[in-house]
Amino acid sequence: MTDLFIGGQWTGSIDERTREIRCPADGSLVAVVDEGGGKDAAEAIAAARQAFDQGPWPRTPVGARGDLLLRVAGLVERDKAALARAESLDTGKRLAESDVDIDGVVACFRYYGQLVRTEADRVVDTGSEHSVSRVVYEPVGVCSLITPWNYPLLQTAWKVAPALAAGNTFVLKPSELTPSTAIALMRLLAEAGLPDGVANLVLGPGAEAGAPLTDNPDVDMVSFTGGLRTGRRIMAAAAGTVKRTSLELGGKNPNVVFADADFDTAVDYALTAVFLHSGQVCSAGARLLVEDPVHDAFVEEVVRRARGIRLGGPFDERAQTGPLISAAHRAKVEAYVAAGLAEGARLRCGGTRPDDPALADGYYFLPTVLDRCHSGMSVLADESFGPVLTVERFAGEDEAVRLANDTVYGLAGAVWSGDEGRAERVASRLRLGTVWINDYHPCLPQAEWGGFKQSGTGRELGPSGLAEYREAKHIWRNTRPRPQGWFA
Ligand code: TXE
Repeated sequence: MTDLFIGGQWTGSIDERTREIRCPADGSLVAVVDEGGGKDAAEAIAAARQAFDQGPWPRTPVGARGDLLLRVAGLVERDKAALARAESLDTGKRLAESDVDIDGVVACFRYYGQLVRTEADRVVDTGSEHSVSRVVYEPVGVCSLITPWNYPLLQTAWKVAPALAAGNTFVLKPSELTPSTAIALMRLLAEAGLPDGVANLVLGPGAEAGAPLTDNPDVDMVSFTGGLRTGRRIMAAAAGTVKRTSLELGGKNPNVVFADADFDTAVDYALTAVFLHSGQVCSAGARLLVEDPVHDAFVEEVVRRARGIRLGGPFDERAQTGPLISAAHRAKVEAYVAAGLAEGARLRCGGTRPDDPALADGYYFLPTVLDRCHSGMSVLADESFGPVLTVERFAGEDEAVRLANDTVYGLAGAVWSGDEGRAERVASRLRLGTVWINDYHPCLPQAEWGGFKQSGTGRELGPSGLAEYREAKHIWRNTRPRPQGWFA
């Protein structure tokens, strides 16, 4: 078995362990892959370190780095069908959603391939004719890129493309549950001509293969997308050697509906906001806040339509959403709902597994709506990361803003209103990295993505997404050096 990619070589894990990858939709075997651990991670870091310190990539001109990224974009596009299928088998998500994800991967490589060639050194006015000064941008070094299972290749692209554009080398560790497209990406990077050792892949669980990537002194930066608890652990591990950290840790995202919003459209989007990919989306609109005058009718309609959502596997064309990623994750969602009910929330629909025998082998959970939710409840504090919508009632702008911001998270959210002034006012008061007005979910490689508050540090995508992977260096040159005489 040769699923780890280290120093340009495909290799097995040192301890010869393997893991079965099973499709969450029906438990069928997708692949058996190597499972790495600390020793493999150490080898991968050493390879990335050597490629950074001695290899050509960090010193390759930005034009050539950009060209390589554009070639990768073309190769991903060529292999789109196979990549989308692999993504759906690992995650259980609908093929149509994986298609959109792979388009996003192509767009990301293309964006950074083009952006990096437009980036130039910055000349600084020194105020003196005897000196010249400029700021140049250099790669940070060896980056550990740790990704989750909900958008495996897309989240990988958001890290790999800017890391490479900036001239870094890296070790990628995808989620142990969804490694297939990361393996495929390594092949495409090699095919595109990336020098050996620049891109390295380690597979395995977080505690064994991931943790060593976060405290090793040879690693300069950790970019992580995943849960808040793991993010805190990674930040602490990185503190020992003061690594740069870039963290995206999910959200508890408010979807705020005012009474003057277009009712049908807002209902339609409230459903996609939370039930897309069964809620396993960091920006899922899991908290619905509805203004008093329309609250009851709005929730009634959301519930009616949530009851009609069809569940199914990735290749079932009638399915509208799929399973949860694992039995353990479904158990977590079930416990979350039980806690909400114990705290006084009212179950309006769902709350259980489907009784359709055709779905019995997958980790399905019915779209669930809990209303009568209020501050202090665990369901408003914790991410369920499942198909669970909580509903809160508000009166007026001030209360909407107060409730929406009443969370440790700050990733994304939406405002629905027919009054543009109100929508803009509320958007400006929300402590969120992304605010949609009369929309939900669009995301572009050109626009920054990331969180306020405990949703993370730093930004992915956009020019800031590239800046994360670069060090700024100020070079000052005295063009007429003479003794200063200060201590004469
Ligand atoms: O995530 P983890 P899990 C949230 C969501 C979910 C919860 C837990 O609420 O229910 O997190 O999910 C690696 N050092 N999100 O347990 O642990 C791990 O192997 C280094 C939000 O699946 O954060 C995987 O590659 N790495 C989210 C990655 O971290 C470690 C997406 C993510 O796993 C590690 C997913 C360690 N000590 C879950 N421990 C989002 N922001 O979109 C684990 N890992």
